Amino acid sequence: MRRGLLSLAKRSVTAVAAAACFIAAANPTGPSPQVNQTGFLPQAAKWAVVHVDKALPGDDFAVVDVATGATVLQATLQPVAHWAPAGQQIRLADLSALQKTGNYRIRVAGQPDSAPFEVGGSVYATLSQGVLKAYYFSRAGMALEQRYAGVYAREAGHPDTEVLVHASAADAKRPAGSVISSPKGWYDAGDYNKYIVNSGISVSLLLAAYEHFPKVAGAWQVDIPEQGNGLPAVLNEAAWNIDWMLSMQDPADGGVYHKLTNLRFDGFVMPHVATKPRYVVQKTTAAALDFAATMAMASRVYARYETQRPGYAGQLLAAARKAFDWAEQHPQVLYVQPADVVTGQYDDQNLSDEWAWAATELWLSTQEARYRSRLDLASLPCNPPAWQDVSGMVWMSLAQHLAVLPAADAAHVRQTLRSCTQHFVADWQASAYRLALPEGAFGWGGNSVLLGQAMLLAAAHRVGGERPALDAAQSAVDYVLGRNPLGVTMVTGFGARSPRHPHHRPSQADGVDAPVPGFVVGGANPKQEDKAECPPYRADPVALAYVDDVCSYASNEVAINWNAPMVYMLAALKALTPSMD
Ligand SMILES: [Ca+2]
Ligand SMILES: [Ca+2]
Repeated sequence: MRRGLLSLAKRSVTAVAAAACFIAAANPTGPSPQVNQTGFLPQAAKWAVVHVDKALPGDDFAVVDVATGATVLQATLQPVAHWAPAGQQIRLADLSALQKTGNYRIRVAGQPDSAPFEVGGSVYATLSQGVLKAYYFSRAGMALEQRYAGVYAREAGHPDTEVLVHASAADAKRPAGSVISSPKGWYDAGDYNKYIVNSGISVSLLLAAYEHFPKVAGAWQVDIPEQGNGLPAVLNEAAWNIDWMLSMQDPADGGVYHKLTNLRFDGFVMPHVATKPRYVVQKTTAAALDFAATMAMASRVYARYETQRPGYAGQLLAAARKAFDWAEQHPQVLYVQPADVVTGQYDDQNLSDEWAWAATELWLSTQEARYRSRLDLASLPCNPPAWQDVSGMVWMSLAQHLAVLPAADAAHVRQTLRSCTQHFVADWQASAYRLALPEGAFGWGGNSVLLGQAMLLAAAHRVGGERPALDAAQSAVDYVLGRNPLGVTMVTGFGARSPRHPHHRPSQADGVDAPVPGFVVGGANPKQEDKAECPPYRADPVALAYVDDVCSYASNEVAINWNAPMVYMLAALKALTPSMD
């Protein structure tokens, strides 16, 4: 996320971790067979991958019950194929016929048994709550108590009640050096700063998980301090960050500061030890629009809880309108990193998608023509949602609200989601690995790109009903959860093998052996922007360009915008996969 902007502090830890991780770096290929190590809903498509660089003694695979050792499924592997991203000969195992609840391993003669996985109707419940709990572990300005955080309890960091207005954000009412209060929110990633652009898409995806799949996401139980207040856990967690975002809006003019940050990155220390001065930096159009979209969506969602949070939905909608008005008066204020600030930029030169997203959410929440008139659906692309390209957020939201759209708009949404995902479905069907690879799948945060693709496929499935779109989405999730050539569940603390040394300050500094759980890491990235900071690790084949080392912000960092699509997809799979009950 912060290309080329490594702090000196980051460098200091690298040497310590280097020796221990060199062996893993030299030979990162995971054991075969590889499978989603969490598992599958009973009626999901289920695939596993078997490496066959050495010829197998047979052509069959079996699925065996972990407890009894009984074989519950035996079938023939698919023909040998080459999967170029890993440079491997593979054979697929289709175990979709296995629908009986249980815990299983895949057995192939001549290879060790696979990691265990579960089949069951609640298979994603624990993981869903875990990836949501990661946001609690990321809270700024709050001590994490032992009763909620267990061994990851820590003191409060970054109260942000006395934040300085940076010169880039100064005006007559708030000159440089003015002090404002901007508490709460989530730490963005491996670092301790807070960025509106990335917060917007992250918290919006949590809200979308609830708005689109309320029965699933609304039922998630997470041990957090607000539990029992009448709101679902996902909305309590989202509100912690929404409240921070609200404080980033200048009440005088409605503009929104781009970020709240130190001038330089903190060292690899616990949050409460990091006490450098914090600043709000430059109001931008991107921040105003992402803020407006998020608050407009939030106003719809929290309106259901007017009794528990009286006035909140109205406050959110008023904030959204005011930010949109500011953007209309300042339509092209791009972020320019001040000379004395070196933290993440989240700078974006193309705001057409941000305009569309803000207009869409305000229109859906108000039905006012002034917002619809700012929305040109015909020219809007349909890309996997990302912080710098939120076009996909528009199509996902419109897909949710088809019933209130004019007929022509509804038809356009259906057609666009179909056409923008059909190449993913075709690639998935043709792939030796049963995996469509969107642009950027092997780049910074590639796991989130795959999950973003899955979200569009889920939206296409919702409006079109075609089963292959859902199965292709499942495959993308499977990849992140262990059906990958590294054989690693790319979520800390989940699965038989998962990252131990993420680029995440509390995980490195807390004195606890295991990393803080529930964080999706970036994934294989042959660009290796961290090359100077890391021990050598392979860049080729691209799907193996990963190292489980704290140095590796290019392949092993965590980020709130990488967890969010996993939260969304776990709700989507549970809600959309057919079920007997
Ligand atoms: Ca953009
Ligand atoms: Ca640790």
